[in-house]
Amino acid sequence: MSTASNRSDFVRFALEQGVLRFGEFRVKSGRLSPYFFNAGLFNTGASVGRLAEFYAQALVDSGLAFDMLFGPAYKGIPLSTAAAIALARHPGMAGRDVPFAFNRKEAKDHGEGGVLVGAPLQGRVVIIDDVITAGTSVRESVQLIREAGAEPAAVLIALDRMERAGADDALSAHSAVQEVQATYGIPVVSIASLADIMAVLEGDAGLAAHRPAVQAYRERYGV
Ligand code: OMP
Repeated sequence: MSTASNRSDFVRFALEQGVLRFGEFRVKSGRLSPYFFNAGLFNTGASVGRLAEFYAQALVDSGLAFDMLFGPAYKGIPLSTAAAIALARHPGMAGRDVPFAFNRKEAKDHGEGGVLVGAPLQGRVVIIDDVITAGTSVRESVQLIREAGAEPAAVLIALDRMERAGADDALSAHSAVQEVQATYGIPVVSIASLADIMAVLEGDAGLAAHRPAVQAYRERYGV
């Protein structure tokens, strides 16, 4: 688990970068969400570098043992690359140089061929992604890692929306993150969660206007 200050600093950073916004957003599940986290807007060298430091910190703080990173295409490609750079520089890694790999969406039939790029998939692999909503990309990554004879060790994400899975009239008792943990038997480590967004909203008078909608959404869909 990421430390409390790492988590609230990350929420503030995402707000500053316009990555975390309040309003009305139709999300993948069809729900109308009062907030949206668009990791694609970490789109400068400095901001993606800072994001990577947050990922590295959350992973080091988790205390999990791992051998390499895997970033599912497309968004996982820059995320795994940048996080590997930040990990190599992190004092907690004591100079360990962590390998990383990612996949192509379409297999190449010439040159080196295949769908995997980067270090060979082996050992305990951490899957890195931005947000888990339905867990679709996690399923594909777990499959690729297992097929290569490696072991999925954890999923590292930026934001846990802490939302129950399922349709409105048949909500699951568990969140998509909890379902991923139960289905694959691997922990999900997040830099921050909806609870951390709420804590920042509660501590900031300038953001007070957004509290009721986020609170109501959490009561309806939250775990
Ligand atoms: P899964 O791979 O099915 O878990 O879906 C993750 C997707 O949720 C992301 O790739 C986005 O398209 C989307 N998303 C966000 O990126 N941020 C949010 O705050 C909410 C969503 C969403 O649609 O639920």
